[in-house]
Amino acid sequence: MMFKKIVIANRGDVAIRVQRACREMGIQTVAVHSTADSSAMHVRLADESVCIGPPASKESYLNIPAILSAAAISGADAIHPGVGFLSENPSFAQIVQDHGLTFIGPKPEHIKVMGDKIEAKKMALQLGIPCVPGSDGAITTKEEAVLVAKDIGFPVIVKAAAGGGGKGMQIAFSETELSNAIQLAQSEAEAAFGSGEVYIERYLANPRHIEIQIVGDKFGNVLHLGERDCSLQRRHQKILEETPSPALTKKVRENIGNLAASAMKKFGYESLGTIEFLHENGEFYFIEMNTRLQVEHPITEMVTGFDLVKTQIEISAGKPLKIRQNEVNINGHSIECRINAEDPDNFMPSPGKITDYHPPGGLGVRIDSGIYSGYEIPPYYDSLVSKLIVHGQSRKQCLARLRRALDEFVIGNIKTTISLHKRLLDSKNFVEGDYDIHWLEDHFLKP
Ligand code: MV4
Repeated sequence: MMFKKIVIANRGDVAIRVQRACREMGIQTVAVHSTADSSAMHVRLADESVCIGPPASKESYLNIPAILSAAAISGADAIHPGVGFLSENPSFAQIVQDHGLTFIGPKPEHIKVMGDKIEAKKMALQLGIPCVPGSDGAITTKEEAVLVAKDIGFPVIVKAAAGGGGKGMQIAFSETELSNAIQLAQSEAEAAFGSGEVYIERYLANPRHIEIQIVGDKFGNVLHLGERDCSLQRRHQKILEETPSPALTKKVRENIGNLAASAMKKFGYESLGTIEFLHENGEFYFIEMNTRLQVEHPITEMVTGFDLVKTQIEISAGKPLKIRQNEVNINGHSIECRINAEDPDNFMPSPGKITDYHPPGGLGVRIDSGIYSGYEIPPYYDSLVSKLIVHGQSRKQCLARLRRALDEFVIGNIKTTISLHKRLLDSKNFVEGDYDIHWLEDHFLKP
C-alpha cells in the first residue's frame, strides 16, 4: 500500500527534494523543524509542520522521541530520514519499525553492517567486491600491525572501524611511524566515536573516488545507475561531483556496475545504496558503502532520467522496480556544484541574511535549495545552501552551461563558494578531467 502521509526528518534542500517527490505521488508531507528553522523553506512548503526542539541538532533533528511524536500526532505512516542526521542510524530504523511505521530506507541489519567499516569490508569480500589489501579485521597491537604492514607493504593507512568520512585516519610510511599511527588513530577514534577499534590497509597514493549508485527492491531486482566521480574534495567534504567519470570507459563502467549490482543482489539489499571505491591504475577497491540517499544524487537523476527519491519511496511501499538494467541509459553529462555559505578563500562559515537571490535557470539547469530572498541562514547546521546541477549532451557542453549558470547566480550579501566554482572552470586540470582525490587541496587551493 502506498503511503498517505510521510514525516520528513530533515531540513534544507534535501527535505524539499523529498517533499517534491511526495507531492508528485499524491502523498501528504509533514515537515519537522527546530526553533531556529521556523521560517525555513522546507517548513513553508510542507502540508503540515511540527516543531521538534531547540536549535542544536542533538535536541531536534536527532531527537528520536520528538520525531516519533511528530509522526504520531500527524497520523503519518512513514518516515523519510533524508541525508545525514538519522539516515544511517540502524537503531532509529528499527525503532521506527517497532512503532508500526515504515522507515524509508534499507533494512536495519544492512545499515548496521555497513556502518561498521570492518564488517562492511568483510561483507564486501564475501560478496566478491574487490577491497584494498589489508588486515583481516581489527588490529589491537603494534606488533600485529607491523606483521600486516610487512605483508602488504608500506605505506599503510590506519582507519577507525566506526569512522568513515576521514575521521581518525593515519598514514604510516615505516615501522616507526606505524606504532605512532596506531596509537593516534585509536585515541582519535575513541574520542570521536566511543570505539577505538582500528584496521589497516595499503595506502593508495593517488586514486580517484568513484561511487556506484545502486537500487534494489523487495523482490531481488537490483539495478546500477552508473557512477559519480567525487574526487574533488576538501577535508573530506565534497565540493563538486560529476557523472560519467572522465576516467572511465563504457566497458569499465558496465563491469564495475554489474559487479556492484550482483553483489547487492546476493546481499539481499533493498532501497538506494552507494558503493564507494578508490580507483587507481585501472583497479577498483571498495572502501565503504552508504545506505542512504546521497547529497549528489541529482547528477545521477540528470543522466538517467530516473527519479531516485520517488523510486526509494515506492520500494519501501513494496512496489517492484519498473525497469531492467538494459533499459538504464546514461545520457550526456552532469555536474553538481555545492554552493556553501562559506568564505571561498578560507572556508569559514558565513551565515546571515540573504538580501538578494537570483538563481540561474534555462535548459539543463537545476537548483535544489531551501534559500530565498530575505531568509536568514542559521549558524547551527551544515553550510550547504544550494546545489547547482547542470546537464549537457557532452562534458564540454555541460562545462559551458555550468559557467553560464554560475555567472547568472546571485546570492547576496553573504559569502558563498560560487566564485570558487568559477575558478575551477578556469583550471586546465579540471577542464581536462585530470584530477585525483588530492589535486584540489594540494594543487588547486595551494598558492
Ligand atoms: C584511503 C585512501 C588511500 N588508501 N584508503 C578518506 C575518507 C574515507 N572515506 C576513505 N578515505 C581514504 N581512504 C586507502 N587504502 C585515501 C583516502 C582519502 C580520500 C578518499 C576519498 C576522497 C578524498 C580523500 C582524501 C584524502 C584521503
